[in-house]
Amino acid sequence: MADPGGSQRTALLAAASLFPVPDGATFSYGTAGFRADGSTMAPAVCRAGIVAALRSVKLGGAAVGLVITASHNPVGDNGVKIVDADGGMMSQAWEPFSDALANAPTPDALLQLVLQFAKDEGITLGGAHSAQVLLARDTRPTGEYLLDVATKGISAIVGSVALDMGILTTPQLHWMVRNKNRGLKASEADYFTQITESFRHLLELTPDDKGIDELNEKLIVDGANGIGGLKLEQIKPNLARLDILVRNSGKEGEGILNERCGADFVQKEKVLPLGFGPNDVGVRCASFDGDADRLVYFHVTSPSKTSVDLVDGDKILSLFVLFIREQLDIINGKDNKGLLPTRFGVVQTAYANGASTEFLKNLGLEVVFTSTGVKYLHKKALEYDIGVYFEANGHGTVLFNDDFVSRLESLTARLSEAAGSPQKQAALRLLATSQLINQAVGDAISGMLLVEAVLQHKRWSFQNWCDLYTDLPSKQLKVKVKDRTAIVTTDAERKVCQPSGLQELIDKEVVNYSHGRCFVRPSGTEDVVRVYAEASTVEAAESLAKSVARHVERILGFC
Ligand code: NG1
Ligand code: ZN
Repeated sequence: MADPGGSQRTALLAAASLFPVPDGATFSYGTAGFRADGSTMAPAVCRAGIVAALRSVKLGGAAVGLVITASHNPVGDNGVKIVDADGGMMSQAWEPFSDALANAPTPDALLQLVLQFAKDEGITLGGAHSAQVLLARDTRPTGEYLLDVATKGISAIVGSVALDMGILTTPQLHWMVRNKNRGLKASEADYFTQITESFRHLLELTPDDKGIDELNEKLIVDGANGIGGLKLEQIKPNLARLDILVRNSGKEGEGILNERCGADFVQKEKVLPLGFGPNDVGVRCASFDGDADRLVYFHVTSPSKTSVDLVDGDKILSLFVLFIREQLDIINGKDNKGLLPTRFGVVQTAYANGASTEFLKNLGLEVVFTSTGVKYLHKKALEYDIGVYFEANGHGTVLFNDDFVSRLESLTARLSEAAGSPQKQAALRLLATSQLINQAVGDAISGMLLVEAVLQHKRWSFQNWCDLYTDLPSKQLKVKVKDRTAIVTTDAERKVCQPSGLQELIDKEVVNYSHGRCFVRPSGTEDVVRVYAEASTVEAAESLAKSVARHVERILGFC
């Protein structure tokens, strides 16, 4: 093993000794990094700092990100995830090492793991190569402490620099890392300028004959008492043609992070978040999650009810798809053989409502499925000129391939003589969209601005949007079992291949239900097996989910 020198060894041993892993604790880099009760997170966060710094060295000193957040989870939880140099999630190839490092039982075991991994990956330790890690955190009470712990982990790799970017939404940090490595402006002010300017530009491109009425300007946003509401308050004055009211804004004393509010709550419970009531009937409402990377919309249906009409990630995706498709049809004609033939793809997971998939397929679009977790969806969407992905829970974005954007730019330049031509307008709309929507990761603020711009473009009310299709009733259940990893799935998690016999039992249940669909998978973020069922009525979806949950309990052992 190459000797990195005494100071490097000492630094790693010292950092590991500061935050020992308690007996019995295990950390796993799940669907979205390490997560647990905030007070227990220090060892995993310190070690994630080491991984992030190593990743930066490996990538020739490119900026890597580390964000302290537990997203939509309760305020007492916290978490850490690493942002790769392209602004996306850390390469999956590094997850096993991250797991091993987080669980290394002693400082010496940690040192040996780092030395071996550095050797395997061809990483030269000892400070000969620089590394930089951009850090951010959300508003959780344990955030400041854990950010300091992460800094200690980063500093344990000699030659690395930790840059604290402050309290940010998760997508802001992803955006900064991506921009910095592309040599683009990357400050928070630059982020705000880019999204507010491109939003204004999109509104200017709204067809002239389409004004807007007062109701359409009004929007109430549930900020989940997290960071997204605070940031939105900051940019609100710069958003033309939108009258935004932020509730659960995250201001001191307003309420508890994610508690009975936020995108996860509204999407799962389908009831009003705290702070919303009868006076909001008929007004368009949106909900962010605690770190503002998820977005859903809703309507208060009646003064006497707490239930909501929900527009989830699937319907946000469908709205974006219709808008982009409209622009592409203007440029290319329906046969896609015009000025800019475009590979346009849509990516969903098994949790996408079946009615949305049918709607998209009926538009003649290519819809592909990946496993749950944005890292899988994002990777797939990158294969297209324009790739749109969303999870039903509201995490998603629209990716524009670099080469496609160059072709789009030269097309708009070529069309310059016909400045007002429909084709030029459509191309400019696509360009503005590529500037507005976050190219690194799902982003509630920029996603919301794109929704608002598209609704104004189409002159659509919330109801028009809701009526695109009717969601099939669905039910999700969690089953606690002895070992959830005993379930192995295939076909983008839609089929079980182990334990044997379980899939056959699911199939036998499903055939009893009209529009029945059901799948089970081990959660990547909780120690449970998730059961999802869909059918033509609420009662039928519940009954299907329950029957399958019973099979899971019986076969895997209830605990
Ligand atoms: P798991 O616990 O693996 O189902 C959940 C969400 C994912 C994703 C991650 C990360 C569902 C059913 N699953 O993953 O979509 O958002 O958390 O936060 O919503
Ligand atoms: Zn989140």
